[in-house]
Parts: sequence; structure tokens; C-alpha cells
Amino acid sequence: ASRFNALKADAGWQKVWDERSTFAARDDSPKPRSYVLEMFPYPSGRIHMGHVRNYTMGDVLARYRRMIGHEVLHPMGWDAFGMPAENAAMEKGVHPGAWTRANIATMKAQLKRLGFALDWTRELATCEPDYYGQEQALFLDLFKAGLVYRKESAVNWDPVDMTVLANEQVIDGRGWRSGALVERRKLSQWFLKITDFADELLDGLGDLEDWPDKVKLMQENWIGRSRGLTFSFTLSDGGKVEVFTTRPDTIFGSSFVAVAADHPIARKIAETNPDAAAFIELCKRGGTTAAELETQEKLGFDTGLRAAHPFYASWGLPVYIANFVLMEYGTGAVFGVPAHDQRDLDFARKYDLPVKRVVSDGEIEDPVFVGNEAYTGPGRLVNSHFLDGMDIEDAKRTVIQRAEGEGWGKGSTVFRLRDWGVSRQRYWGTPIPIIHCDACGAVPVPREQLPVVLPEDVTFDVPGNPLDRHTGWNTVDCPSCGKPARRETDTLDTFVDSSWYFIRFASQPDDRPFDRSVAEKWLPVGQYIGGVEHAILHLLYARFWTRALKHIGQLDVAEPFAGLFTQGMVTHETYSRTVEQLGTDGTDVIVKPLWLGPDDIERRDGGVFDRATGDAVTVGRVEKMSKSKKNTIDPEPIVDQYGADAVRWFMLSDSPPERDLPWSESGIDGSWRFIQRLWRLFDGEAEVGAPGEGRNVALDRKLHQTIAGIATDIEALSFNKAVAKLYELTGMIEKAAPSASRSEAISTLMRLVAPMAPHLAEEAWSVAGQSGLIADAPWPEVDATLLVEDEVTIALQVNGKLRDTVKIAKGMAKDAMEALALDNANVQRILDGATPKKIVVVPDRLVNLVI
Ligand code: ANZ
Ligand code: ZN
Repeated sequence: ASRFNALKADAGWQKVWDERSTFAARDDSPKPRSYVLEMFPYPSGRIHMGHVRNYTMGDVLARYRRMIGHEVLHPMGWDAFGMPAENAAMEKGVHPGAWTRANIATMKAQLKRLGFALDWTRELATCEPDYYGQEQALFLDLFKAGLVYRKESAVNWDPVDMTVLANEQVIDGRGWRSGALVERRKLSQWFLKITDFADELLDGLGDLEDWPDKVKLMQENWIGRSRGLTFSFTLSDGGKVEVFTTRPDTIFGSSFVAVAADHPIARKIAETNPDAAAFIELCKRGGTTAAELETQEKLGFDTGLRAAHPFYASWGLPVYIANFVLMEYGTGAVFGVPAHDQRDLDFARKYDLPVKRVVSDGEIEDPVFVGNEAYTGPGRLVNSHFLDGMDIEDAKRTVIQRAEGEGWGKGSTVFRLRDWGVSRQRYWGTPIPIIHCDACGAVPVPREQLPVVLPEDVTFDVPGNPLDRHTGWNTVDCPSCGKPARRETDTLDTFVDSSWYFIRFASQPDDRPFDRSVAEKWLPVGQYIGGVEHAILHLLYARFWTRALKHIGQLDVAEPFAGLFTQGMVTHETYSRTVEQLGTDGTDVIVKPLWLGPDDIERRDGGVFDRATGDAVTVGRVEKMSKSKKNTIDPEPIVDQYGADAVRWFMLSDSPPERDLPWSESGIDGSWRFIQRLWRLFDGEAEVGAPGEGRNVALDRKLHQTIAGIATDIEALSFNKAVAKLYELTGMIEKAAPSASRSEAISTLMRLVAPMAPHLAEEAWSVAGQSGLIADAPWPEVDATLLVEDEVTIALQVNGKLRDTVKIAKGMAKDAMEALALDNANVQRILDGATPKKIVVVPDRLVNLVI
């Protein structure tokens, strides 16, 4: 048999699939539908191994579903807006659009070379007006429905470059280009009301059975629903402060009230009290994320105000401004219960405030709480008047009832989730379709004037948003009164673009975002596959967008992704040697690693060395392939060398799909050799010309068990298990003598490997003289009678005592079973030459020899 010429076969079959639009999905198909989607790539330049793994998995499922008779939608497109294109513009002087479109062309060609069964007729790029113009239409629909609003909000401001920075552009508190300390500034920004859907988004997780639990848990924590009590304390100056608590049961353990540094009460005090103002400034210097607040030293400023306890008005609690209270959560004010909250305890010990136990673990009831570890466990209420003896839940309910009955508080729910700020002060994004008019305010761009197209003639030689400087573009007439007005120059967060692309894939008319009835035929996506790094934001925003469209009556789909799978990463060893560098002040020497790529090193004399300098190299941990550590393997040369099928095979074979896959030369080599083994079987059979004769029952059984097993494995995305079964079957066929069974098995094997190694399978199918494409061939049918277990295990006993177990063919004759027992070595040893008096045989169960 000849060798499989992968490069020739790859190009040939890819051309055929392309010309025939083999993988174009038909909207009006009567078949059952499958929507298989992998997260669309950012066109950063080249396809990386992570893409290859992700898209290979989806591709196997898509191809398999076609073979079982589904109409499959498996589309591909480009998440094409975002910062890197603007960085390229600033660094290399190339226009973001040109850079992005060139990358798309490169990456599309690379994807084609891997033979993915994609419907390229539906390709889209979010940076093109035919996509983002429809997004603007949807944005305005949400605006009209009251789901979009504008408010002042803090941004990262680089005082040297005079520009707003994205969070990723702030490194250790400094601007990534200028190195200047970043300031927080308030700007008017656009928000989407995702918090309106907080309950739905949380409760909806319960219906997502086909999602990983870890992803659901991450979303649950991100939404962060807390139930509790909101109530007001009356202050000694006659004012009030509203607090939120999840632990109303601990109300008798409170020893202080604390407000956030930017709480109105704090700000008012600061107006007349310079010490308070200084303290607030100090608080602003620290981080403001929940995690940072958690680890910071707890600091407070005593305002001198006293808050009246709701049950004992004479009991005045000191009111502090504290750095651990967030303005953005709950009401921005809390009451502190040191005995049962760690932050409160740290605070109380520092400022010497009372620490009173009000929940007992069942052992200690003493009101005096000792130690520095708050008790947050279960128990009964103590030292709490009418609550004494109740369990925590009872006590919570009781306090809420009293508060509501007496009118000073209300049971309430608060969420950690914030509204989604979608304004970005950048050029390369979807223009927000709003016009600001001095007389009319924020006016939506009329529908017939959409899309608001990004101007092409922009410059990146000065910092800031080029749209702000482009007066030709941003000066317009107000659509409402006709007076001169100004376009909104903020563009949308790119997460908006990825929040609805799967709908546009399902249906993309020219004049609307999508056709509802067509989109509803395909949605929800049956299987979505992508990286776990998107477990929170992208998936939550897409879920929100879908629910928002349902809410405004545009699409009757609640959840966009019925099934979700998050694949593991492709990893590789890292290589480095240390280099010494002068510190910034020119004196101290910093020792830091210099990372080397797999091609920069050589192995000799039992060691690893820098190929260029000969220096010794340290082999580091196996880590996710990344540009920063230089441990990447470019897929393209590997495809050149081994062909697409070997690369695909390796992506599927070695590790369970949810685990990391360590890249190895021997692994890809082994895959290539297996592809060749398959080819020898296929081509050898074709050379013989006529099928063999006679049956091989064992092979028949193995074949049908494999057909059934692989189907189950692919549906479960357990590709490595499917591959293992293919190895076993192939090994058995190779050893079998020619027979009708063997010929059938070889022909069936072509179809079984078709989802994984489609080029090889097409080539074999055509060499075997089959008509049509194997991509269109039906999945082999299982003969269920051959799945039945054909062996049974029987017991061999002497005087009722078990001496051995053996496997026999099911339904073996009684005398054959008897002979087998007498022949058995263990039995013979016990018999020791004696002849049994009696032999009992129970078919398919046991033989008992009585001596
Ligand atoms: C009294 C209390 C007693 C509390 C106790 C806890 C334990 P979760 O569950 O995360 O929602 N809190 C409320 N608003 C806050 C804010 N803006 N900044 C910082 N902390 C805030 O947490 C709710 C609890 O966190 C609330 O219940 C409040 O402290 C605090 F033994 O009130 B608790
Ligand atoms: Zn106007």
C-alpha cells in the first residue's frame, strides 16, 4: 500500500467542500437541527493551538451530528473590535481596520487548512458596519425600552497621556505607556440595566443542566444575591443612616455603625472637618475592589455622631467612616457585630469597641467574647432579649417581622451584580448611536440613519480617542430640533458585540438584526464550546442580552446556550535563563528570567542550552502556551509537516477534553503514524478489490460495540475515549485474516474516523469507489444483537466450595461444562486423583463436584 499524502488530500478535499458549500446549513431543512458553536476568535494575527483544540472538538461533534442525519449549523466569525488593533495602530502606524482585516484573512486561511466543517456563508466580523449597524439598532431598542441609561462613573485616567485607560492598560496602578500613576475620574458613561435581570439570571442557572457546575457557581457568586434587612438608624444630629444586613439576628451584638468614605454623610462631615476630609483622601488611595478591601488594614474615623439602637433608643452606637465599607454595595453603610464578623472584629479590637457574643455554638454563652476569631457558625441566640434561644433563621425572621411591623425596616434583597458599563473612550468599537443636543439632551440616531459608520480617516499620533478630535465626524445636526449637536464619541464594550453574534449567525437579513422565526428555529445553541476564562462576563452578558430581547418581545428564547463545555488548555514546557539588568535607578541589579522558545533551545550532553549563546537553560514548569513565556507552538508548520488530520487527531487523543493537553513531539508523531496505519488498511483493502468471505464473529461484535461506544463518547464530548476505542478496533482488524467481516469492518472504520480525520476518510471513501462524500454518508448502524454479552463467568466448586472461576461461551452444553471443570488445574489439585461421586451442572452458572 502507498503512503497517505496528507498535504495533497487536505488541499483536494478542502477545495471540494468549499466548492460544494458542503457545510452550509439550510434554514428550511425538515431534519432535526443541531447548532454547534465554538467561541469565535479575536483576530490577533495567527491561529494558536488553543483555537485548534477548541475548534477540533466542535468540529467532531458537528460532523458526527451531520452523519446521524441532523441539519447542522456550525458557523465561524470574528470578534474583531478591541484594543490590540489600536495598539498596533499606535505602535506600527497601521490602521486598525487594515490590521484587523489582514489578520482575519490569515486566520481564515489557517482555519480552512484544518478542514473544519464550517458554514462560511454565514461568516461575520463584528467590525463591519453590516454587523455593528444592526447592533446599534438593538442598542436603540433597548434604549427605548428603558434598559439603557447614562450616569457619572469612575474611569482610569492617565494624567500624562490625557486619556482614559481600560483596566487591562493599568499595570500596578500605572498607565501602560506613560508609566504615570493612574487617577480615578468621573465621566458620564452608558450603562445597560443588567441588574433588572439579576433574579432571572440567577434562577435561570437552575435550568442549565448541560453546563459545568463550576461555571454556574461562578455566575452565582458574581450575581451574588443576599437576602436580609434594610433599616435606618436615627442619628444624634437628627439625621438617618440606612444600613443593609444579612444578619438581622445579631442586632443586639452591634457595637458601631460604619459608612463608606464616599457616603453622603461622610462627605458632609468632611466639608467642615479637615481631619475627616484627610481620612477620606487616605481611603481613596487604597484599592477599591472587594478583594483589596478584604486584605487591607481596617481603618476608621470616629464622626462623633451616635446612632440609636432600634430596640433601645438610649443605646447610642458610635458612627465611623471606615475603609472597609463599599459605597457600591447595599446602602454603603453597615452596623458592626464584632463577635460574629471578622472585619468587624478586626476593627473593634483596633478601636477598642465592645465585643458581645450573641450567637452561641452550644458551649459558651458568656457575653464577653475573647480571642480574635469571629464566630460565624450555626447556633442559638444568647444575650439578645426576646431573641434568646432561637436559632439563627428564626431570629432573622423575627427581627424582620418586628422591623416591618413597627415600620423602621424592610426585608430586602441586594445583589453584588452591578449594571454593565458599556462606554469605552476608544476608536475601534461600535459607535454608540446617540447625538447630544444642548436643547434636547441625548437623542437616538434615527433608524434610517443607521449604521453610524466609524470614520476611516483617523490618526493615532496623539493619545486619547480619535473620535473626539474628528470634528467632521462628530459634529452633526440634532435629529430632533435640527440645531448643531455632537455625536456620542464613546464606543461600545466589545462584550456587547459577542453578546448576540450567535443570533446573527442563525439569521442575518440585510435590513434587520435577525429574522425572529428563523433565529428561533436554531436557537438555543445546542453545544457551545470555549475557554473557562469566559465563564463569567461573556456568558453572563450573552445570557442578559438574550433575556433583554425576550423582554422587549424580539426573540422568544430565554437561555442562549443549552449546553456549555469548557475545554482545557494546550500546555508546553517553559525554558528560561537568567539575565542581570540594571534597575531603573541605575544602581541595583535585577536578576530576571529571559524566556526562550522551543526552537531557541537545543538538547545536548544531557543538558539544555540556548541555541544562540550556548548558555545553560532551565527547563521550567509545563504551562499554558503564551506569548509572554514564549512556550508556544505555531500550528501552521505542524500542519505543513504532518497534515491536518494528524494535528486534529493529537488534539483529541491524549487528554480528556476538559483537562490540559501537554504538547509533545512524540504525541503528534504517534498521531501521524496512526493515520498512516489507517491508510494502509483502507488502501490495502482497495487494492485487493473484492471483499473477503466468511464471518468473524468476534470482529463483528467488536465493530458494533465500537460503533455504539463512539457515538456515546462523541455526544459526551469524551473524544479521548472514542479515540481509544478506534485504536482497539484498528488493532483487531489488522490482526484478523481476510473475511467478509474484516472487509465490512474496514469500510465501517472509514466512517467512524470521518469526524476526527475527515481528509483521510474522504480519500479512503473515494479510493474504495464509494459515491458521494463521506461527510454526507450516514453514521453506520448498530446491530443491537451483536452488543449482547456473549460470555458468562461460571463458578467451579468442589463440595460446594469455590475453587476457580472461568469464562465460557454463553449456553455451553452441560457435558462440555463438566469436562472443562474436570480439566481445571485448581479442581484437579483438590480432587488429588479421586473420582467425584456426583457432578452438579447449572448451565451458565456453575459446576459442583462432590467427593
Ligand atoms: C451585620 C452583620 C453581622 C453582618 C454579622 C455580617 C455578619 P453579603 O453576605 O456578602 O451580602 N455589608 C453590607 N453592606 C456592606 C458594604 N457596603 N460594604 C461592606 N460590608 C457591607 O454581606 C452582607 C453583610 O456585609 C452585611 O451583614 C453587612 O454586615 C456587610 F455577624 O450586617 B452584616
Ligand atoms: Zn435638539
